Amino acid sequence: MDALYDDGTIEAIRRLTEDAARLANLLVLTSRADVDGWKQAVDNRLLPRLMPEFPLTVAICGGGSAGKSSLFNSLTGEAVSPTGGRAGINRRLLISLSSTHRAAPAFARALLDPFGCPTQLLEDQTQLTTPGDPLLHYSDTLPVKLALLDTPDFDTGAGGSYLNREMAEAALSAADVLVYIFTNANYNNRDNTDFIARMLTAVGIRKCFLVYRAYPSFSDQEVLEHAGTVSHNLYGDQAQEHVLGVYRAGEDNRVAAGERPMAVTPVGDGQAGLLAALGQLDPRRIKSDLHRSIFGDVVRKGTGFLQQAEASKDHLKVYLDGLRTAQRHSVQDALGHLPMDAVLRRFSQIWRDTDPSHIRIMRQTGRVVESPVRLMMRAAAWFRGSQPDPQGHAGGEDLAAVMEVDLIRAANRLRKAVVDPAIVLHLAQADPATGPLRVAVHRLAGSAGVTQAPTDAGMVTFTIPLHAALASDQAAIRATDWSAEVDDMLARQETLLGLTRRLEAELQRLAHEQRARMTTFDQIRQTFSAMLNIIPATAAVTYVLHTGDPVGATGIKVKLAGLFGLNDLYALVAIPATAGMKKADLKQLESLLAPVARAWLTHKLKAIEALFEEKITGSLLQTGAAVVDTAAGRIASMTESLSRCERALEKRA
Ligand SMILES: Nc1nc2c(ncn2[C@@H]2O[C@H](COP(=O)(O)OP(=O)(O)OP(=O)(O)O)[C@@H](O)[C@H]2O)c(=O)[nH]1
Ligand SMILES: [Mg+2]
Repeated sequence: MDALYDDGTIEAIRRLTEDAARLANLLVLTSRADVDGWKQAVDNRLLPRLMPEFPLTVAICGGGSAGKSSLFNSLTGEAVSPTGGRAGINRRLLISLSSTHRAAPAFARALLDPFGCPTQLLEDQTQLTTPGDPLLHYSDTLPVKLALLDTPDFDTGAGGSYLNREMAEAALSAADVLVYIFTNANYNNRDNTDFIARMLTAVGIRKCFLVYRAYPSFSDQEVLEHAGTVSHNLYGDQAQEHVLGVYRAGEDNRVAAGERPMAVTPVGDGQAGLLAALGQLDPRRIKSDLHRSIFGDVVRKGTGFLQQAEASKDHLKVYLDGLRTAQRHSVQDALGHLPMDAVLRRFSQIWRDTDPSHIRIMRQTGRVVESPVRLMMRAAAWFRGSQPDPQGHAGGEDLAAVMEVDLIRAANRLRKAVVDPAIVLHLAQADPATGPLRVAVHRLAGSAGVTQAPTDAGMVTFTIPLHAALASDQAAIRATDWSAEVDDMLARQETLLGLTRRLEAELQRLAHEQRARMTTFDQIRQTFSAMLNIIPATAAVTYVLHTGDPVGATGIKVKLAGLFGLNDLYALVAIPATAGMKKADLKQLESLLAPVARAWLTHKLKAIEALFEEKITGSLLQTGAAVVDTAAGRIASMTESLSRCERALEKRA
């Protein structure tokens, strides 16, 4: 059996459309309506047709007054369709199904689905002579596996416009097999055969039966000759393969008088009667070409939707990445004036408090202050006397005010990024911390409104529009009372940025560890105590936060690993070159102070990051991460379903 009809394939199709519809909703794709339409078409059109019980759809077609309805009535065993009179009497489609299908309305629904109308039963012949939706009829004699269609003609009308052609076309493209009936008057009419040929090859090549309403005087040989002309006009050289049988209907006046049904007899030896031949067809075999082309179309569309979903998910990821970068910048800004000297002073205090008693006595006599420290003291004096603090570090009350300004400015900037239609980032092109983001933006640039523009001095400006999946969260953020949030942040600033109990414990632990590491000789010299007193007074309180290794700067380099889930962040606790410290002294100082500065900065960066997430970015980051996660799962599932479908398409029965 054709792999199209495997349970696994059918399940894959079902999952494919389900995943696509969920993804379209989740990612708020602009193609949402298309995806829904596609899913509906697959559910109504393709899936029922892949069921083993789905009947073969056979459409009787031909020119006006060719005898379509007479043939239809003869095959269904009832005079249900109107016949006779002027050509073009049937104005709508009639579908006959075996009455055993009455109990399974899904098939009738699927048969009517291509016409976009509900199931409506034929009540009275005259309904068919007025234009309208297709009508359904249940027949007691029709084989279970057949659905028979009586179609309107496609050639009545005048001046090149055909009355029923649209309806006829819809009916014929929904059929699996055609029965083409023609007369001696029109068998060689190229207009008619061209139209049918187009229909037969519109979606895959469909096979057909030919019924010739020929004069009784015609020999079978003549009938076959004329039928051969029709076959060739329909299929060209492939006629042999696609014409399933040739039949003749005698011109019997009793048929015209409505006294007996049209009699259809096979032409050629050993051929079954038309109804028997139709009943013997293996619907799945016959349909597989047609289904293969519908199936291929479904897979093609599914692939397109998958690509859209992937691009949309990438956009969302880039937006979230951009948002985290904007947040990181704001956190750094918020800590522009951290009172690092306060923490160093506190550490130095702890250090002295834990000095062994003999050292304390020595310190009072001034004997422990040795050369590197004296150098530093000179530097400190120089610094205080000659230079304003290059980073604008202030002390005491002023500092508190400056820190407040820092925090508000940084928070405002981040909120603006969050409520704006797009995040705009100015990044250094060489910054390793934003490398992955730059690569991702570069890949997406041009789609979803994402742009990148190089600016001067090795900088690049990224614009990343909000992703639609975050629109409602953004609206909620916009609706919050921002000034109340700012007040709340300011109220918490002191506890956040001051010496918290946790940090105090951390400093105690660091002092203890440092002491345990010191050699006896170091302990005697105890130059550290003195150094610690000097550092805050020098430019050591000046620090810069930096992503990427701040090479070349003199001072204590502090690596803040793993913050923000991005590349390393560094702090440089700068010491002026004029301090005249020897490399060895600087190294010694670094080993003591780097952990202290690291503890402090990490602690504060995390506190501010948590505050900004709580007040500004949290809902977007959370929703976004959940959407990316769910979307990734659905995308993986779609990819799997698609490859299963593609394999089924490649495999022939
Ligand atoms: N003498 C004779 N007349 C027939 C035969 N089959 C059909 N007719 C007549 O041909 C005319 C057209 O037949 P229909 O069955 O209505 O043809 P149709 O193709 O359905 O026509 P439209 O629906 O109008 O396109 C009617 O008057 C029929 O009685 C036949 O075998 N012998
Ligand atoms: Mg008719």
